[in-house]
Amino acid sequence: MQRKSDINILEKYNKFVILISSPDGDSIGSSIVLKQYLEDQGKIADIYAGSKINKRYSFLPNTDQIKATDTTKINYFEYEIIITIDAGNLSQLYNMDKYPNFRFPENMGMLSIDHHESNPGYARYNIYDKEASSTAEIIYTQILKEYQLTDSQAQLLFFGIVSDTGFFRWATTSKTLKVASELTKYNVEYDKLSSIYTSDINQKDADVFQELIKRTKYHKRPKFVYLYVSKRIMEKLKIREDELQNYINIYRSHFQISLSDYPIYLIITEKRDFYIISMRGNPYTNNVNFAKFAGHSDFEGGGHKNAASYSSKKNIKEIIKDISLLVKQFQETTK
Ligand SMILES: [Mn+2]
Repeated sequence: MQRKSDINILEKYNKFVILISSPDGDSIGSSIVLKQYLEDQGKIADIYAGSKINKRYSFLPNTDQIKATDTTKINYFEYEIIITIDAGNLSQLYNMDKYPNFRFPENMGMLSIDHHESNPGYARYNIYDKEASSTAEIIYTQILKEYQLTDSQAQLLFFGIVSDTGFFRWATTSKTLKVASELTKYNVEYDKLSSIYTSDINQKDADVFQELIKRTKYHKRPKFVYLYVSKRIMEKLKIREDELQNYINIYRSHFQISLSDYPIYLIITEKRDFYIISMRGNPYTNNVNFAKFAGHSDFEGGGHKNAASYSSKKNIKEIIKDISLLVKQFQETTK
């Protein structure tokens, strides 16, 4: 999907409202640097996130520039255009469970700056590169070519890249490494960021983490591991909706994808009246292309061969059954 780059939109307008997907290293870093870049040209740029920034990101500079709010309640008409950062889908920008009928003002333009392969092109304008490791990489290579970065901006972009690549473990291209290398010419404190990135569990997390490990199911034929997080389990473990993604990331990166005798790793979460199935494959041992699941069963969504996300309205038993069938159906004998 080739899209033209609407970089001129940043020149054309003066009042921007920036919306970010659930705050992670990439969306935080990218949005703050973009805001500062626009403000340096005398423009107005306010950043809003639909949920609070997890305190593990509080070491990053200027995170107070992101306001956590109910994004359906923003007075959009104070601005000329909406910029979405790192959002593969509009549903990542507001609470869809609570406001299923919410729509962004239709007569207002929207510019999406993003790298998600599954981005359907929901925005009128796009700065998009699905080969990019992160939105931070896109901001650096496409928007900030002539811009003199400060050390803290370099730090924010660098952390955006390393968070989305698991410190260069995946989605890393030669361009990614080149950008990272250029950023390290500033004072980015590589060792500090690396240790912050890897030591991301506190004691409360560890308690939840153990519970999630206990609830892990091992499916034998075909082989896949899955964790099902129902609303009831969340209540029992006292996990709030806005904390869930963080726990899932911890569980997945420190445990699930490390299970070397299984090639496929699933996390299924219960939403209002549907389920989200998040899938990861081990690049060396998984021979199933998850992108091909789109349009099968009642699955909606998409992604890459080894990373995809689908929603389903079936019940959990049926979902597991359908996944078993699809895993068998889409076995590829050659890579
Ligand atoms: Mn990203």
